[in-house]
Amino acid sequence: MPRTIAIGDIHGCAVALTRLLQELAPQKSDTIVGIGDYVDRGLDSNGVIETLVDLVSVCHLVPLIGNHELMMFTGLQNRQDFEFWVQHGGGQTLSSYGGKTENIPQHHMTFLNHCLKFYETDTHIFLHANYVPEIPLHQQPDEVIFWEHIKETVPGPHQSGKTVVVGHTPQSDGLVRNCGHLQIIDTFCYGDGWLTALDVDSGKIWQTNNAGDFRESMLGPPEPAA
Ligand SMILES: [Mn+2]
Repeated sequence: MPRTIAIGDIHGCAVALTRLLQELAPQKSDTIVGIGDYVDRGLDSNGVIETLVDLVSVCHLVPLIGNHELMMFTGLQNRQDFEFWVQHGGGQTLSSYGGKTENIPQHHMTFLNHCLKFYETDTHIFLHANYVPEIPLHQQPDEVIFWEHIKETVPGPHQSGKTVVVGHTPQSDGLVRNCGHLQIIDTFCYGDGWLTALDVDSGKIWQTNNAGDFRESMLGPPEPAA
């Protein structure tokens, strides 16, 4: 059975990503959706991008854009945005390239340029941060889908009726937040948490961390509606 697996915010955590891919053992028929924020904060964004580039030939990889990829793009274009990016985790990304933007290989930029704003299947919508329930997927505002955190107040079900999978809002307890119609899979890997992969059909969860630990579980029951 082909699987559809979403991977949460990686943020330069190359060790955790490599371990996660070992456990997933992706096949040609599998779709792996990267929820965005591959770069910044963690130690090895360079290694993360290289690993993702290699994954393109292994399975059907669908990399989405996160706000950190956006900051990196604009940061590489002008001085003012460069400082903003460096202060928000871009400094670590630069260090992974030996401290020089010129060292970022063209194939890494090409990969980042091919990332998508969102992805959908018959049953699921994947995007980085958040959404407006009443607005069709193609009209969602950029400031919401790339930047807006999900706090106590959870958005209602999307009008499409599809389950939405997002990252961006770190779950410091290391657990996937399941709201039923919405699942949040950023489990705070760069901050001593876990990197999550979720099989959106079976509910199977694989998690790894920067110490190379691995654990697996199943998506829990949805939390009660507020
Ligand atoms: Mn983010």
